[in-house]
Amino acid sequence: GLILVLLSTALIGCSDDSSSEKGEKIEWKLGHLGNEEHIWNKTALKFAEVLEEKTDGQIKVKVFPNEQLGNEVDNINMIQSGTADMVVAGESMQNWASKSALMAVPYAFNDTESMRNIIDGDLGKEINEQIEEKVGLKPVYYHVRAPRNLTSNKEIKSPEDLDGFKMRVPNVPLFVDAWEAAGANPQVMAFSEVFTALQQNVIDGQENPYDLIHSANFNEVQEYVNETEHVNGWVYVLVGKKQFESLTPELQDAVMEAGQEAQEFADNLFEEEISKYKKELQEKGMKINSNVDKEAFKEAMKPAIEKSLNEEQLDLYNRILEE
Ligand code: 2Q2
Repeated sequence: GLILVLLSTALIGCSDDSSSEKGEKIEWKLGHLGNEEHIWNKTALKFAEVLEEKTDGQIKVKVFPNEQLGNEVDNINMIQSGTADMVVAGESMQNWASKSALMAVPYAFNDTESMRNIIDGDLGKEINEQIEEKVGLKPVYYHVRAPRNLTSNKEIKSPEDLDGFKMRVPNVPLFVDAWEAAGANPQVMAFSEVFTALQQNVIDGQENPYDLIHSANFNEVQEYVNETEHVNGWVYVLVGKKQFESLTPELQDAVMEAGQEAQEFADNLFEEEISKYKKELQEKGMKINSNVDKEAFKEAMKPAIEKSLNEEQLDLYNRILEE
């Protein structure tokens, strides 16, 4: 029985006249939560341009900023069901692939360089493989991210200032646990809903890197950026596995090569973009509070992190700390 099934699957595979075989045009939809000028958007457009060139116009990528394809988790569901094709995603994928929690563990990486070593090394490969297997998405390139900072309307220097502080976190169980342990009241919310929630005082704060604080104009509804720098992380730009595997080997190579070029483009832009956004936020009246007791936040979050991580995650976490 099994052999027959395998055989017929193989036959169907052979007779598969997928569009790429016939040189038909393919159009992919890529969604993310940044705005038009955000580095993820600029880089995605670069990727699209290079890929179109490399494939003589056979593959076009249409980029949808501002969660126009729905929030990250919806976007991933859409790719799985075939109504979207690409997404910028990171630690939210822990809802499928637990190892991707390591893409954003509070106070795990001290600097961007050591994080890059992890991403490009064995650990990164392991995370990558589990994402392919469990989420059904293939990483094409990545963005290292600036550290996440807590924004608020009162200065926050230590966990003691968090009593009763209602804040938004992305759909990331580890973040909920870590902020609860630090004394705040975190709640999960899609990124595109945060501005209004802050404006209407449904929440008192949120946490994100400078680029996304800028992208979503949080300066209009938040007074302070408290430099908690609690997470150094990265995101992948991914394509659906099914979408990728329906391509000829030549087209698959073109996708990965375009990803490589996009990656270099992003890396070159990164430092400059982040400092530009920080400066612009200051010019628009945001106060930067760099007087934050990071050690206290780290101490407060650590037990919760260890408790929240499952065995598989804890193993990776300890290996990261050892590197
Ligand atoms: O706050 C957000 O929504 C983003 O900065 C998230 O960290 C990011 O998109 C992750 O959800 C990545 O999976």
